[in-house]
Amino acid sequence: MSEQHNLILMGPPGSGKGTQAKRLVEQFGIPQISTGDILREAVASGSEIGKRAKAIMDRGDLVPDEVVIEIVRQRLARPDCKKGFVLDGFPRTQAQARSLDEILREQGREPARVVALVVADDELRRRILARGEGRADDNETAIAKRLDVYRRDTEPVLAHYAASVRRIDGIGTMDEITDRVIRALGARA
Ligand code: B4P
Repeated sequence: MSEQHNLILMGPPGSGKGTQAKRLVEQFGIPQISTGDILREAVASGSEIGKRAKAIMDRGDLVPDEVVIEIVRQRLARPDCKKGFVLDGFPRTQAQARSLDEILREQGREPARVVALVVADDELRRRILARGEGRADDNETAIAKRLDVYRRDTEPVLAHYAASVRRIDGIGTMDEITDRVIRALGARA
């Protein structure tokens, strides 16, 4: 099998996952899979999943594992993921990480390579409040909740990938960080 780019970008809310994922799309010619974007589209379309997810997302909590895992399972089965993918915002819990391992195994894929962006909380708050996209979860209360949920549920996922995760400094210009991410991935474009 030719080499796959099965990539995961981790990091707290506001760390630049979405920004860097878009750049990896250009670098490697693989699709970005952002569970946050997919869920926001579901909310906007008024689908059943969207109706379930809206209040949870607005307060900064995590959407139930089974909902998000099913979204990712179906998305990874699409033909454009054959050469790889960049997951941004998933996995966010240990159950999601275990399911992803299983999905990759079932689909006969190589294990994912993981990069974690490291950014301090005060900078995260500043970036999210500055982004001005009018997202319902970009207010002080929801941001505090999202950071708590990240520490409690998502940071432990880094231990799941302890053998392979590459932590990189997420402070700097967007170009500097892209260079660091690509170097951490071994620049196998
Ligand atoms: P997400 O959409 O993933 O939201 P996020 O964690 O806040 O990341 P985001 O992509 O917005 O931030 P980024 O770092 O790219 O999730 C939203 C909600 O969906 C969750 O709270 C949850 O409810 C639900 N959800 C999603 N996935 C889930 C899952 N797997 N399980 C359960 N629930 C799930 O960008 C931040 C800002 O920083 C941007 O404005 C950018 O312009 C700026 N920025 C980027 N790089 C910068 C740099 N170098 N310097 C300065 N600013 C920079």
